[in-house]
Amino acid sequence: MTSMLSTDAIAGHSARNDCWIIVHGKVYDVTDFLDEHPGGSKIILKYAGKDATEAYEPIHPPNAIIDNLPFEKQRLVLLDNRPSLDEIVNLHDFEAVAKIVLPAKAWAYYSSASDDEITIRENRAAFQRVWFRPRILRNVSVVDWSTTILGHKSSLPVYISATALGKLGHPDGELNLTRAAGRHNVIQMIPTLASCSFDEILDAAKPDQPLFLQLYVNRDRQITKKYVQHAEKRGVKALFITVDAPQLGRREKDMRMKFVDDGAGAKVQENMDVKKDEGVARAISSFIDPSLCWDDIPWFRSITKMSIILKGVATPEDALLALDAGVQGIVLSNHGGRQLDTSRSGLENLVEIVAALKTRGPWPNPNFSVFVDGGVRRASDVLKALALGASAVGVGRGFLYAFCAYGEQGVEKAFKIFADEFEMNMRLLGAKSLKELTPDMVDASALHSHAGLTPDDNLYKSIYQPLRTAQFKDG
Ligand code: 173
Repeated sequence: MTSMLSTDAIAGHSARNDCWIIVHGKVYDVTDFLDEHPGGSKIILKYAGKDATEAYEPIHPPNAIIDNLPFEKQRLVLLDNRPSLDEIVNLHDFEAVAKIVLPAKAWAYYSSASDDEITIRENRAAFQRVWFRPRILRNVSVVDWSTTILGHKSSLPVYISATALGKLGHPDGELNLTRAAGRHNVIQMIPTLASCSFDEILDAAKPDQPLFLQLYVNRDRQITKKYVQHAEKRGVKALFITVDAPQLGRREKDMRMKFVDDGAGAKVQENMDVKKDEGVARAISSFIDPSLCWDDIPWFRSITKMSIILKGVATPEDALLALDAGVQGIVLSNHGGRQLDTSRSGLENLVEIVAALKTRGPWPNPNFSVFVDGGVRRASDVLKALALGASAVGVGRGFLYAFCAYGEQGVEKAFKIFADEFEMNMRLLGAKSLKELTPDMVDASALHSHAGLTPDDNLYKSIYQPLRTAQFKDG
C-alpha cells in the first residue's frame, strides 16, 4: 500500500478478514499477518482501519512492519519500479503491470472468469478470426474516430464499461475513470457495485459530462426505484440493466484466493455464516434479484425517462424481444467471460443479431443501438465490431488495469493509445470516418469456426494465468 490513501478509504478495512492499519503515514494490509503477530492479533485489531503509529512506535524498531510483511514489501518495491508511462505502448502492457503490482486478491478478483475460463479467452480469439479487407487510395490524410453514443458526443467509439470494486486496484477507485473521461470526452458507465459512492463519482464529473449507469436490480424494487430516479435527477443519461447475472458465475481464481490464503479470515467468516469460498463478488451479490424478467421492462420504463439498455444479450431471439420491448439498445456481452462459461463471444453474436434486426426495418436503426463488449484491447478490435454493425464498444478490464498502477494518468494514456491506434488503422483500412466502415471491409467468414489456425496472441497469452487444481497442505 502507499501513502496516497484517504482516512475514509482506510476506515472501511476494519474487519478481521480485511484489516488495514496506518503506520508512519503508510497504509498496510495486515490481514494475513494478524495471527502471526508476536503480540497477538487483538492489539492490531484495536487499530483496524485507523492510524496505529502511536501504539506501534514505542515497541517496534522502525522497519518491523515492512520486514514482517515480505509480500507486501516486495509488492511496494515492484510498484515503485513499475515501467514509466512512456514505456506503455498498448493496453496489454497495463494488464501485465497490474498482474505484478496488484495485491493477489485484487488480481484474482479482476482477472477471474467462470468455470474453465473458456469464454474469456474466446472473447480475445474471436477478434482474431475476423480479418480486414482494406481499401486503398481514399485520401486518408484526415481521419476522424469521434462519434455519438446514445446521442452523446464521445471522442472514441468506445465507452468505459462497468467493473466493480475499483478500490481493490487503486485508492481512488472509479474516480480515476471519471476524471480522465471528463477530460477526454469519453463516457463512463458507473457500476452499481463501485467502491466509490454514486454521488462521489457524480461529484468528480464535470457539469455536462455524460455518464451511464449499470444496474443490478435489487430484490427490493423500491431500493432500485430510488437509485434509478436519483441517478436520473443527477443527470445520468442511460441505464444499462445487467441481464446476464441472475446468479454470479463461479470464478475459481477468486474462490481459491479466499479459501487458501485467507486462513484466519475464513475461520471467522465461517462463524459469521458468510460463504467463505465463493470469492469477493459472490459474497456481496445476494441482493441481485434472479426473478427479473421481460414483464419488468414496462416498470423500468415507467420509473425513468433515461435510455434503457439491456446488458448481456446473447441471441437473436432475445435481441428481437428487446426490440419489441421498446428498449433503446442492447449490449452483446458475456460479462467478460465471468458468467456462463462456453457462451459465445459478443462479436460472434453480433453477426447473427444484426442479420435478425435487419429483418425488422431500416438498418442502422437510430432508435436501437447495439453495443459489444468483451476482450477488446485494440482499436482494430473496435473497428471490426463497428464494421459488423456495432454502434460502439465497451471496454471494462482494459481501463481498470490502466488505473491500477498509474491512476488517472494511466487511463488518459489508454485513451491516447486507442486514439493512436484508431488513426493508424483507419488510414490503413481506408475509412476516413466511422460511417465509412462497412461489412465488406472485414472477412468474418471464419468467425463461427471455433477451430481456426490463427497466429498466437503472445501478449495476451503471456499475461493469462492458467487455472490450477486443489493444492496439498504444506509439509
Ligand atoms: O462481474 C462481477 O464481478 C460483478 O458483476 C459483480 C457482481 C456483484 C458483486 C460484485 C461484482
